[in-house]
Amino acid sequence: MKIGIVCYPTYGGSGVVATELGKALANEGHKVHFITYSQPTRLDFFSENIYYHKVDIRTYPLFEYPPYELALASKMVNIVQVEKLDLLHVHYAIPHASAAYMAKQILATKGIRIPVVTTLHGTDITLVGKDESYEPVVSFSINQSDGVTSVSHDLKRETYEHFDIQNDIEVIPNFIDLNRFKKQKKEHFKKAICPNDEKLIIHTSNFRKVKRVDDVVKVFCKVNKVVPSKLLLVGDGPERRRIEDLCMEMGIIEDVRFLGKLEAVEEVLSVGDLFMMPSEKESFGLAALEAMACEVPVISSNAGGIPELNVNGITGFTSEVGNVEEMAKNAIHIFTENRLPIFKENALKRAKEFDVTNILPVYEAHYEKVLDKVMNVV
Ligand code: GMT
Repeated sequence: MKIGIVCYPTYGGSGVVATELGKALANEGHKVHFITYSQPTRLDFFSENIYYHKVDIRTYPLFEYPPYELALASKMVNIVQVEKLDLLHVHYAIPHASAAYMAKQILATKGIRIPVVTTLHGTDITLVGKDESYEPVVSFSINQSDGVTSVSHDLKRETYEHFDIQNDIEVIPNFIDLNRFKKQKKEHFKKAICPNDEKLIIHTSNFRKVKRVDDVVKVFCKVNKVVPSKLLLVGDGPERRRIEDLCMEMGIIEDVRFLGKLEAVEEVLSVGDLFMMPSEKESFGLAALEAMACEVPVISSNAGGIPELNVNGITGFTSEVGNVEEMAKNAIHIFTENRLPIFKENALKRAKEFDVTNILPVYEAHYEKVLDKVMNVV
């Protein structure tokens, strides 16, 4: 199949999922065409089945806001025609689904049918999408997609709750490449961070408010009083500076290390003992899955789709958003009476259920279903 993938190429989870899906499809022999405004971060190698088409955004003094959606739609029209694509798969509703709708209408005037699959990732529904400035367009473009998928049942539920959707939404959970995300031997690294064999707690995110990094610090502070431990904060974003100040104020800066953005996050996760995801909202929690694949149990909130991944009492614990007291208690519970090994084992076992080899065929079947539906309409 020749598939066009549209996504945000930056560090966000939706771009990562889209890129990893494209890579996996290419490995299966599909021709995958990425259509984005810059090279996706995880697309830094050569594959004979992967193509990258850059969306050029021409600006003009009159444009206070360059019309990206139009440039994207025009590029999709061009690539579908030139490369004879069979299907467009857009990740993140805004503005990708509406740009795809426009491209589809333009192509129809040229006698070309192109099915469009939209994957909802989270903030396109739970934060930005339902705002009145976008809601009508988001509803319309979801309803006009030929196939709609969502990364968790909770996100599907929220989409039906907040938008007037007539289309079916198929839940296809996010996935992980266990060949890349696996526990590696990095003892020297652990020794450097935890010289006295302290427990290592890790948080990775884009440091936006929704991630509640304050809660990570508050929980760590409580755990650290009982269990000798260190905290690694990986990633960067608007909250980082404030979090540094908070660590100073709480007197724990000596035990906290900020690593900034890391490409090979699996190397750091390999030496982790516990992962923290106290997010306010999280449609799936890909970062937690990455940790679990590296045998790291998770202390998280029970927001959104997280409980569909992190099984309470088995692979870690889930608590109400903001309940730092309980999160700390649960972390200490895992660290005592030699419970950690079983939680680690359970985390890996659960992560294996989300192996890309299990999820890829579900996407392929979805594409086949959509193609069949669109091509058989007379
Ligand atoms: O949450 C982020 O920081 C990035 C965001 C995105 O839009 O790229 O991630 C969303 O999509 C991921 C991949 O499907 C999910 O794993 C995240 O849970 C989801 N984030 C939220 O819902 C807040």
